[in-house]
Amino acid sequence: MPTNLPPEAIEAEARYRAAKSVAEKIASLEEFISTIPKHKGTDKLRADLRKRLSKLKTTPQAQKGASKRDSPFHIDKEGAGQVVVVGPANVGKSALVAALTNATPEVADYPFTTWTPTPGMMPMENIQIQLIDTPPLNRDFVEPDLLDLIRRSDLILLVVDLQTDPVQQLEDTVALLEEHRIVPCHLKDRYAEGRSPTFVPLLVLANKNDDESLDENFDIFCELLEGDWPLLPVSATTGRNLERLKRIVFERLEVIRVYSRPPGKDPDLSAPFILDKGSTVADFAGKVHQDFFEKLKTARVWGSVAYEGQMVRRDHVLCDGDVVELRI
Ligand SMILES: Nc1nc2c(ncn2[C@@H]2O[C@H](COP(=O)(O)OP(=O)(O)O)[C@@H](O)[C@H]2O)c(=O)[nH]1
Ligand SMILES: [Mg+2]
Repeated sequence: MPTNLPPEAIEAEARYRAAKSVAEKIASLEEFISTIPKHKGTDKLRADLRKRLSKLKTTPQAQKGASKRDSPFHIDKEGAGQVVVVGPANVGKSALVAALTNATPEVADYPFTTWTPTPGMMPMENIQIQLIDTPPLNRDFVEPDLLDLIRRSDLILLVVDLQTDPVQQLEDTVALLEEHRIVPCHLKDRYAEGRSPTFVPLLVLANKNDDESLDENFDIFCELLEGDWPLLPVSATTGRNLERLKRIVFERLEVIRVYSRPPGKDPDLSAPFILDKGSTVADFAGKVHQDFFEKLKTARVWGSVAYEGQMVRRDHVLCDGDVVELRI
């Protein structure tokens, strides 16, 4: 235990040691952790305490009182999709979320700076996509709530560090997820039907690909990997490929943007409705209003597949960018 802790941390620690119930222990330990100054000298202490806190939180006594909704890992979906940024420590997860969204997670060159998830919104053209920065995934302690968050997400961005053994990082992380029955969609064929795990779309980000001099690292990484992986080299520091990343994330979410056109008016092109790919005019009507869904007679569509203002039926399948006028 370092002796240079500030008085409030020493007091908080005393309260933690005196705590009797699990709830008291959790509250006082959280306070203790928050009073410890963040620097390299306290790194190990804070990591140890966080592990202890995570363990406390998973005890039956802690789970009984607290509802799932109170967990910092329970994050309501916002925008066009919920995307979790996961991977080992120090690969640049927080730096990427900071570069792509309005969130400001802490970025630092020592592990375990992030220990609760931080959501932020990433603008992509005229929509927003939710990105969530997460604590590192490692074998020492896997937070069950983190696994639930990953399982519920619409897309996993698995970040590896192109400059430090990315193959090992990728393999370890995917193995860990698979042990907890979370499997990248593109490996679906390996699983027999029946007792199937949760399949989640996954994209690997080879981060720290700062400039051309590192492209060779990326080529070697690709060669060493077994099988085909959806990969993108990026750099949180120099911004390399981040615009492409936004577009690819949007495409991997498999959603479309549809605009409503009130009869006789112009559509509001800044406020699309988000629908799953393959949605029909009837699905769109249901999103706009239940009344439309029930009373819809016909609709007119402007877009790339339908002609300008073409009359369509309820079961007409919509495309990204379509403008729809509903008629009841
Ligand atoms: N060269 C380089 N360093 C990066 C990049 N992204 C993050 N880093 C550095 O890597 C370290 C860890 O970053 P952080 O975002 O805290 O990693 P996390 O533990 O995965 O959240 C920090 O020192 C960052 O400045 C990048 O694209 N290029
Ligand atoms: Mg982090």
